[in-house]
Amino acid sequence: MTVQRRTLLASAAAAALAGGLPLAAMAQKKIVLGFSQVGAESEWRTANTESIKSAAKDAGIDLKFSDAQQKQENQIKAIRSFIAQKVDVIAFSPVVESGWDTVLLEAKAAKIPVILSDRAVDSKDTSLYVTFMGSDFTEEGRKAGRWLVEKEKNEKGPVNIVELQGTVGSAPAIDRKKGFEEIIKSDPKFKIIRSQTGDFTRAKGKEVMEAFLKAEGKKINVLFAHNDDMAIGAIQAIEEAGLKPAKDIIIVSIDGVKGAFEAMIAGKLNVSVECSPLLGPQLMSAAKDVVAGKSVPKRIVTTEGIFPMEVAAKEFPSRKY
Ligand code: GZL
Repeated sequence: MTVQRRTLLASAAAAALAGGLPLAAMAQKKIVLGFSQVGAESEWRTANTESIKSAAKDAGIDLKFSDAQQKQENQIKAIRSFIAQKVDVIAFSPVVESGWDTVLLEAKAAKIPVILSDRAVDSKDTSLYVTFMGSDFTEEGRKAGRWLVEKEKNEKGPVNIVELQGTVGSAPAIDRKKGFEEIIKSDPKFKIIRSQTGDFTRAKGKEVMEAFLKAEGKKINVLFAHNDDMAIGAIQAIEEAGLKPAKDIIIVSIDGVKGAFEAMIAGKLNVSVECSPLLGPQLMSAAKDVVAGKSVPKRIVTTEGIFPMEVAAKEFPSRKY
């Protein structure tokens, strides 16, 4: 808890007692949480924002929300503004892994605890944040790789893969690539023949897939997309090239958003590895614990599954994002 908050509570308590207000009422002063969101680049991000806003409302937390439009400088500006406003807790989803130590040291100097939500930072000084809650992206990449190895087990090869990477320098892009390659390197028939960022968006995913198809054409056997939005954009490019997505080109993706389920039900996407955006309730609970001075685990991992097209229609009605 910040010094300001303690002083404020002490003077409010004194005023409350003088005015006869029960102390408990004063202790209920609303927690103020400053949240800097990456942007609104994907279905996943929209669902994540919705989860955070609704969970803050349910938790009675005063949420100051800022959308950085996928720019690190906007996130740094927002964090500085939260410090100036003397919020009780700061949380953010870092658009890229690096370049956060300076502003996180400023938050530490102001005695404002920081929670990492969704994505990690590469700071060596782990005292700069209280906890990191989010998926294990490397495992998501491994799950995608294991599904493909199983799918292609009777193929003698080569199995030529094109890869749509997420935002350059972001934890999910770095770790999903690492996990996927760790698995496919077990068999030299798998070759990543092209790899480029689509920045997690449908538009860029389509644009880059068009370039892959122009360069490699029918040599492409598999598309590995770091998120469903880029896969959905690529599906449009594949169809416009006169090819059948999920048949002429196997498509492996990550997130498990509604658009992916719709594509799988339409027979245009082979599998989506789940990456849950529904971090809001966990974030609010951690914020309350931090303000109350309770200990919070340094790492909170979200547990997730994998959805091949064969189960999409059955699972779709119960999907929450
Ligand atoms: C993953 C999240 C990624 C999603 C993308 O936790 O950071 O960012 O996979 C989103 O859809 O844009």
